[in-house]
Amino acid sequence: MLPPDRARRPADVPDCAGPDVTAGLDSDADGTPDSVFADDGEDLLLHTDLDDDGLGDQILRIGPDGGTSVEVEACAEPPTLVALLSRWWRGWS
Ligand SMILES: [Ca+2]
Ligand SMILES: [Ca+2]
Repeated sequence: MLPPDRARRPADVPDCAGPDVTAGLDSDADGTPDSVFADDGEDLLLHTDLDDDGLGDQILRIGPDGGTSVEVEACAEPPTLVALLSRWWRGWS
């Protein structure tokens, strides 16, 4: 979940994008969906968009024992320059 008073800054998030969250939950009640749930085996994952570009940036992993950890979205491949510039532009437009 997003901290309630934290500004969204694209430079603070990893260059790798996670899943589309635009049809997900609005965890901070600002009117914009920012999080989606998924699973990874027995773990429950909450992907959260931190820079308001509609793509997940951070993962909250909840294990079957209730243990949690926070991860950044992993890159399947290094992002292209066009992808990086597109994300930067969406974050500031
Ligand atoms: Ca929101
Ligand atoms: Ca994002």
